[in-house]
Amino acid sequence: MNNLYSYIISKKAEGLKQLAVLIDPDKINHRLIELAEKNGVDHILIGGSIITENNLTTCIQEIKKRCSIPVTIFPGSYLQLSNEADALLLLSLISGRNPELLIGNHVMAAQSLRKSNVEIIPTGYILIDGGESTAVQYMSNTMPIPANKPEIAVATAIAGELLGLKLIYLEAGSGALQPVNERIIKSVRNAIDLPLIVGGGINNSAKVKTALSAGADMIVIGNALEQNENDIIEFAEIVRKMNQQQHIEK
Ligand code: 1GP
Repeated sequence: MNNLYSYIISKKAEGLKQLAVLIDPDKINHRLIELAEKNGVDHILIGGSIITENNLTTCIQEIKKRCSIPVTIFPGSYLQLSNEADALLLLSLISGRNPELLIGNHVMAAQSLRKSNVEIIPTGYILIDGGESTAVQYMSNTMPIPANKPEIAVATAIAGELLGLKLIYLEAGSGALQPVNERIIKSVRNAIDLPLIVGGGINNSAKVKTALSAGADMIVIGNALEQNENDIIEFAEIVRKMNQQQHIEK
């Protein structure tokens, strides 16, 4: 089964951008889910560095009652698994040197993942300094790549591609002061063929446009929509317009 990955690849092949909304299962917002559906959001990601309630399955069921958008687990740890999800990003934190997040958690989760019917998408997860320490840096006990060192981000992404990972996710951290900058996104985009996801600190239209124009195939937005779910209308409109433009140019 690789329905979701095929979708990601086929949109990328057509030069079309994708929008993902990240939902923290502790802060589920029904109106946001309904707005996401209405405005053509491609993916719902669910997960977080820390989840206080053990309610992942219930949350996914709640989301699925309200929309038909595929739900992908974006796990903060190997404990975040549910058969209700459509897919799971099997994150390997390749910018870090913490063996638990490179392979340890994966070994712990392997048997459950194999038995589940959830589509598993191996993802190279790359932390980029977003201007202040974020939950993901603290929880992962790893250093992010400095924001002014695109060459390190590029080499890391190439290594991920060579290792056979299927997606590269450039992450500034949830609520980052500065999202991943244009220079890093462009450099990584030019260096790899894999679909490129960018997230962390994208909280206004200008940042949405910058990340997509620089070469992100998919952007992930969490915090900004937790604060104001109506922003999804404007963000989705930007993606729609860029995709329409792409159709015209073809
Ligand atoms: C975090 O990339 C995601 O893992 C989204 O970040 O919450 O800052 O949008 P924000």
